[in-house]
Amino acid sequence: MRINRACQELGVCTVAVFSEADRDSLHVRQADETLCVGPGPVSRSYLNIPNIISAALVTGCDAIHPGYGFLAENARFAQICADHGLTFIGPQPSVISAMGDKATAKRVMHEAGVATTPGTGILDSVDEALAAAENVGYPVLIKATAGGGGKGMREVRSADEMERAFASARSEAEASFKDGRVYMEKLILNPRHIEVQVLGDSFGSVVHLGERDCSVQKPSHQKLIEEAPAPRLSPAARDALHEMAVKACRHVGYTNAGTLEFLVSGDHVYFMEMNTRIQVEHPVTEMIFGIDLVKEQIRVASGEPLGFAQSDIRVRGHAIECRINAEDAEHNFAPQAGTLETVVFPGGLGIRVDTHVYGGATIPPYYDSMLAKIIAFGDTREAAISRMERALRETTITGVNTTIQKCLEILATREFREGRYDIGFLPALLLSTAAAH
Ligand code: MV4
Repeated sequence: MRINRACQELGVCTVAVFSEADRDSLHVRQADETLCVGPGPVSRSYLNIPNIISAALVTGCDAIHPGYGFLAENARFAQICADHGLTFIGPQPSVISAMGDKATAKRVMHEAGVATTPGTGILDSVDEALAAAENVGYPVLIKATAGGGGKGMREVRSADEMERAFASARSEAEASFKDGRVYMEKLILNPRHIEVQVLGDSFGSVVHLGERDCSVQKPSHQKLIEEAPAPRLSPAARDALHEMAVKACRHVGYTNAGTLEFLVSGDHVYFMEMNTRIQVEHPVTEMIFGIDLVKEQIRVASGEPLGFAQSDIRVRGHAIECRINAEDAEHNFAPQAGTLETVVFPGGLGIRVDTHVYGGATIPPYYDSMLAKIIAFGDTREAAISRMERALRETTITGVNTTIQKCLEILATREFREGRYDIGFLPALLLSTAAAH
């Protein structure tokens, strides 16, 4: 969908791949050519590398855009594309694999002069962890180097919790990633999750496209509402984030689109992870910069220079994104498969809807539960919030439960309206509303 649109505007033909469960999706209808790559389960279709590569080769593709998930951060896939003469629309395989290993990413960022959380490299034993924690200072976090997203992560408040936490972080990491290696960080209390969008070309130019606040996350670490710029960020912290993001990209010779995730606590900023793909929430950045990030990805992947320098671009206004998922927000956001009945999306000035569904569409059980993203733009944050509330009320989706009401509930809170929220905000809100029932 998103990629078809960018390609159509660039005059580039598209081939959409789809699974047997996805043949009626909008991304398939919009493409110039389409090809089935296997049955519904992702391991047999969207993650099946030979099938994806074969589809590209038989249709004569020049390049593959990997999207947001699936193979987008798979260095082996990026290398296999190159080996078959296909341009992978993303950074170099070596950078994908360096950033995919969180302990390596942290070391590389530290070398680049980026502020990182106090902590360690890979820990080989509980004794090593206990000694390190004395230096770092409790509370600490044990994190899986193959992780991200919170898997294999354990809080440790004192030495007597270490043995258990270390063992369970390790075994969860081993089970999830077949890589049980873990490292340690000081636990940052009540941080905000703020990330910086970057773009690099193959001529060494790097620009940042400001930051997004992605602190409104479910207990499962999935984002629900994002906004740009981040509210209540001091000019000093904002400048530091932008500067570090560009410095980091120059250091690794980054090409294509990427995001550096930071934890922000007061005026302190700490690098957390780098995502080497275009992210779901990129539209809020596009809205405030007026730049099509997917078009820029395709341009730089085809060997063109970035069409602008840092001094050519600036922020205008404010944008908010609400994720409309087929989920039961009152029951731990349980995914809802089924058939959509009525589907009415909002419109009007300053509203953008990116979706793959329509009335009558079936939602298969195999994939992410996101149905649509609604993005509201306004001259001010207040205007964007009002516009989002209007757009959410204008939206009707029946047949499955959705996150629409929960988004409205969040937008109505004092914390959100004042821009005073951190990563604990949504989990706390969910507990307080559950207790009220
Ligand atoms: C942290 C942290 C506090 N201190 N690291 C969560 C998933 C993974 N991406 C890293 N995560 C965190 N790392 C230190 N040193 C808190 C979290 C965290 C979090 C981060 C961003 C957004 C939501 C979060 C929810 C819980 C924990």
